[in-house]
Amino acid sequence: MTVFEGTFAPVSPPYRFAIVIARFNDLVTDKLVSACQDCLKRHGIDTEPDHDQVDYVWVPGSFEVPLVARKLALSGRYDAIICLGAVIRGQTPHFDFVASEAAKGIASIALQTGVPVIFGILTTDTMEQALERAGIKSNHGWHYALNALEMASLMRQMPSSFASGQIV
Ligand code: INI
Repeated sequence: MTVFEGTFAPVSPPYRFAIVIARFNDLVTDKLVSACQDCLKRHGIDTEPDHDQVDYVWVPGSFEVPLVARKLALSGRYDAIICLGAVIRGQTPHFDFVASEAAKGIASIALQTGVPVIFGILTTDTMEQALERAGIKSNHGWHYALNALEMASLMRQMPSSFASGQIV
């Protein structure tokens, strides 16, 4: 029985990541990106936008995240894609539609393309709860980056004789 497990050590060739970020509630999403970058840097990743190891794509809201994540995944350039957003309930049913489409879209892109796509969309009842998860108490952005590193490592360890992950 073989055990496959992701590690956090630097690899060669180095990982390439894309981060898709929703502008909606950017008070929160800006903080998620900063924590993501902090985690990646501390694991030896060059997060400077022009240095080709991490690309950043801003979209209007979480609803638009899956379309862009799909395009990035299909490019074959990235070891993992990190999707960041903040969907805050407020008083309307809009929340449920946006949150569920973002979640469904992100899950299906990973399954269709075989590229790890990290679900970094906070879903909370209030702005206060979102901010608590984006730096006031802890910052989930850091953990989303860690999840991307672990999945990138895991996917490189799986033998190429395994199925590619493409659904035909
Ligand atoms: N987008 C978010 O990322 N978070 C939200 O809380 C949100 N709310 O509540 O409306 C939101 N809406 C915008 C949506 O993502 C799309 O950008 C918009 O519907 C255009 O397609």
